[in-house]
Amino acid sequence: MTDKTYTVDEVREGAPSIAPADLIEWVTEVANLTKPAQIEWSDGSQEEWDRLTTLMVDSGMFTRLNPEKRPNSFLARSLPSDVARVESRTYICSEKEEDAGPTNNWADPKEMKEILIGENGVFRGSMAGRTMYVVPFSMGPLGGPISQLGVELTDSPYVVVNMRIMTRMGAEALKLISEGGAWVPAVHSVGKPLAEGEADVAWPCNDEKYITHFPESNEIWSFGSGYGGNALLGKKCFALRIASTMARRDGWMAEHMLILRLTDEKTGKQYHVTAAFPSACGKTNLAMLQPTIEGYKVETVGDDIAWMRPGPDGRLYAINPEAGFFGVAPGTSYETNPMAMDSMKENVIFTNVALTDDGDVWWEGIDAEQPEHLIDWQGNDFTKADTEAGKKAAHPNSRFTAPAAQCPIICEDWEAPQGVAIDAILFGGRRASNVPLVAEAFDQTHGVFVGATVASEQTAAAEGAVGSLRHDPFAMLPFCGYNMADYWGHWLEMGEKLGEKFPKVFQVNWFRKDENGKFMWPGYGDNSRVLDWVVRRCAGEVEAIEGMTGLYPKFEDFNLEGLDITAEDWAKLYATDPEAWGAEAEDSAKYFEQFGEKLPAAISAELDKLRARIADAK
Ligand code: SAT
Ligand code: MN
Repeated sequence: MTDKTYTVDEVREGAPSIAPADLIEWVTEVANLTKPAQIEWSDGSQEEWDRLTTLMVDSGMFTRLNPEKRPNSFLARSLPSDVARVESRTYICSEKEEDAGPTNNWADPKEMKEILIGENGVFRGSMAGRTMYVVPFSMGPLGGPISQLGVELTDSPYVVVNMRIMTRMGAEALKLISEGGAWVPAVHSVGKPLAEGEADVAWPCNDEKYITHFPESNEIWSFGSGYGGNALLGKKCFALRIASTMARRDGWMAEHMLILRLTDEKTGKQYHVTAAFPSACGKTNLAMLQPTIEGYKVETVGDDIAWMRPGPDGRLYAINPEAGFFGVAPGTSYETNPMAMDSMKENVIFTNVALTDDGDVWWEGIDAEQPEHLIDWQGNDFTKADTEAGKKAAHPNSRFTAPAAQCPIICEDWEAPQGVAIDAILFGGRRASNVPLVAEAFDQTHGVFVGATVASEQTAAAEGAVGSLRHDPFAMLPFCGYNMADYWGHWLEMGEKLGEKFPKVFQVNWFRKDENGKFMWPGYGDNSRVLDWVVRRCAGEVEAIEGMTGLYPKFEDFNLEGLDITAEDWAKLYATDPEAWGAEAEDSAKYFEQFGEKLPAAISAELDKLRARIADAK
């Protein structure tokens, strides 16, 4: 390891002239901790993209895809041990343990700082032999009233080019910082220092991983992983975990939600809907939905995160803090999501998908006939015999990183700094049983209860057994930066504050299966039928039936035209078995127990109301 010590003057000399003193000092400090061979300030330019992508092609980290098929696009393959978020290594380091709450891994901030940057801290010398990139970025449109600034220091060029797609990154963000904008410091290291002359590996990372957040000082320190939300610190670490704590302090909301615009083409009226689903449950598909029913147009504002703030008119306004999509590749096709497919024609980074012999990409569910020969996500030959043996050519959590602006149905004003006024909020998950297709919450408080009781079958987006049912309140379980019960309290407070102007809340489930294990609802574009009912409820155009778990559509009001769904099928989609729901309610009660006295009284009261409705139905 080099013993080089950086001086503030030296760092300043290599920095853009507008870089403010506090930023220079912090960069110097982190450089003296992590000992990079050099420091490079990211400007977000095309020249920088070209240089870094070429550098990664040369180092073996990137494969350049066939420029005729996929211009300016690249494939990266990670190590098998670094393919998803690592929730067991993700920490909230608040002063008090109860402020992190029972659903987060808590660590004492002083103890964690010792592990990270103490005498034997993992960050000590962790960037040796590498370049430390200084990446200023804005989450949300540059200078917007809901937007926030950050600076990520990273030793991964993969992170830099992904951040260029996912955030407003570089010179413009630095300018706002130089003008005095507050910024969140975020340090990332793959944790694989290089000795003098040592050759790099294609995907550097460390077996030991720490994804840590310090909500009281707004800091992020991430060590050991180069993948997705572990490494692109603007995304889950900042835009959800840190931002959720900022939002609570300042009266706004940072949510794991897509944002879409639905236009009623007859009247021209626009509705805006946000929807929270756990990772890999189809948020990107819903955000880019192609309606199968006449009279509606869907446009995309965002596919993963929404920041919402009350506007001057007392309504809730949302922005997409991101500038790109980090979408799940497998299952994405011209059939399931043509708009996502069209978003990734060029300027895309693919991670852990399969490579075709003609230099393009392939994954399970892409529709295109499986080629005779592929290179799988681990770089091995892959044939149909492998598929028959149950292997996958693309990792189930393989991803595409694509600029949002390339989406053909991105809203013309998706970057409007003030955001769009939200009419409805949907909560959903993967539920094979019990949960009906769509139910409106009785009122705001019940809506918070519905969000708090979301459970979903586990997907490949995080480590763990795929398919098992887990509670994922508000789809925020891995992303809430503070005590989940306080978070529900914050939602209740926002509801009270906005009153009648708070968006209507709905629970949805596209994944219900019949007794033969077959999906009962076609999903995808046909989810426009659910949106149709949702906005007609918002407009006060249709009545609803009081059901056990919420307000249900009347069969005759729901647009099923062209679908082979009978009244009998519909009844099955809406079957709410009091026994099963009794078990569900008691399971929620048990889940709530862990929050002790922090559980808002209004949530317990809602649980009692549900129990009473179940008893009535028995
Ligand atoms: O890896 S990410 O956290 O960015 C993607 C996801 O799980 O939603
Ligand atoms: Mn997500």
